[in-house]
Amino acid sequence: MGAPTSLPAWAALARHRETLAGVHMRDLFAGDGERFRRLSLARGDFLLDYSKNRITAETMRLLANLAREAGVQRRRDAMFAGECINVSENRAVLHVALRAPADRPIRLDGTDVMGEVESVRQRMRRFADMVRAGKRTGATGRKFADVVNIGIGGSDLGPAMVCEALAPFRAGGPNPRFVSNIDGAALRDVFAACRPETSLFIVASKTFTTLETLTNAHSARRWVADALGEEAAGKHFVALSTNLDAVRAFGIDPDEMFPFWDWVGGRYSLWSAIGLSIAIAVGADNFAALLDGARDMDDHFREAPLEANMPAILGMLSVWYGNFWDAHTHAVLPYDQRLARFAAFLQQMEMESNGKSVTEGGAPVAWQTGPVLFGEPGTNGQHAFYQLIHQGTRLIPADFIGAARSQSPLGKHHQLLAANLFAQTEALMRGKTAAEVRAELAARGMSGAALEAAVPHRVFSGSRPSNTILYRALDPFTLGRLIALYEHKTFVEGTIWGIDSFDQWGVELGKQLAGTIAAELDGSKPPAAHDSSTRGLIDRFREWR
Ligand code: G6Q
Repeated sequence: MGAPTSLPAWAALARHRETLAGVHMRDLFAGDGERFRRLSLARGDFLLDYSKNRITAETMRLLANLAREAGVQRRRDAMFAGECINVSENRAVLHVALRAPADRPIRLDGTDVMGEVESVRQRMRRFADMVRAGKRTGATGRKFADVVNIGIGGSDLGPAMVCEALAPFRAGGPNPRFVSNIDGAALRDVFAACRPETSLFIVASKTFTTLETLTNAHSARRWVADALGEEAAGKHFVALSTNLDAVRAFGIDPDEMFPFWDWVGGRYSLWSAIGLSIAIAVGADNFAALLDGARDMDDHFREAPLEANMPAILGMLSVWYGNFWDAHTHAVLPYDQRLARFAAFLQQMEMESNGKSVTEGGAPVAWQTGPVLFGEPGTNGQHAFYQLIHQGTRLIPADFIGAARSQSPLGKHHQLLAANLFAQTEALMRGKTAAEVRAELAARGMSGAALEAAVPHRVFSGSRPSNTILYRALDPFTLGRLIALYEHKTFVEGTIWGIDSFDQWGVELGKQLAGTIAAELDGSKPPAAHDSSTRGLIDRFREWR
């Protein structure tokens, strides 16, 4: 594909944007009582309301044209068909196969991958059932009380986020714990809270070469071996990987390795063996329901026309704000304590996938690509950074996410939580005019110069965009839908921008660089040539040790 900026729809959108420059969202709502009905869409008990955006029906028509001209449908079908769409790594992108039905063949180079996928799913199910039932135990025969996933990036964020999100479904299972950071403090906390004889360590690494994960895994193994003996340690470790040789070299029996494949990207891997900690924590049936929810969103993404396709709409709106309104950031605001890690998970999804500055073909891009994504659960964020979203100089499109029913009901808490969600999106959209502020202040008895001085600080421009995703309850199926929605949104954006959303060369750089300096820090290699800042920091670090 050529530059998206040279597509006819891009030029049409640029012209259309000018016509919306002075239009306030309040007026769009006032002028169309059916706006919510027209600009929202539901799939069962999962609703996307995108009416509180700086859009009209014409905007959506033009954005769908852009997506079509950029080849979103063609590339989507290529992904589902197992074509090599991750061009810079020369790989197919088939995380969708991990949640596909076993009897629907998905071919990669002519071979159906579903047999292998299903066989790993069955092994995961058996293993999870046995751990939960206390039939697969550690060396002393005691039931595992803690299951510690050691992994980082894509081998951590998804399972960690899901295990927290599905905490209400964990009854009867061991505690899931996650160690990712190479900072020894992370593992020390686990040692302090757990006992070697009742701990199962899952070493999750696609490559099984990642410094952080292997360092943590070796230290964990030492901890178990020191307490129970070298022989016993083997009963406390399993691996999730694509690299059988490295797993064997680490000392984990190949029979205790759950494989996956190079066509599963790290940040898209929670559906694979990487989800073992989830299956153990919430049970295999709930893990299966998570996959079913994702598959339901896959079906929607494949089948619905772009104009009525949730991932396509979210992706197109992101392009709209990033490329036509100069927005640089995007907020994700779940009104759900269980989704406390959702923004962190999406940060990787969005920023690792679409933080690119060359096209698939390697040419520099001359248009904005992935936004900076951030977020915190509501209502906490309201008391922190929402100020900037409401009254700052930057345009920050936001996604609000919430459930009609709480999984942890307590008095009126959930109603109050939801009231805040709806109030925030309304306030962002409506804003508060100077006249409204004046009337409010006057009603409180203010007048004259004091009143006038107070007005500018209390005015809200409004017309600030948000999407709302509302569902009945955060159960495994719904969470599956939600995650897949954002996976495909990321795909739609990346396709329009003409970039490879499935590589991560920026991550690889860090993996290379630290090795050299580590050898300098422990004195095993002579000082290398560095800039004066890096040199100064290394010297000071050594001096202060
Ligand atoms: C994800 C990235 C990256 C990766 C980690 C861990 O898409 O590739 O976050 O998941 O670097 O890699 P391993 O699983 O190979 O240890």
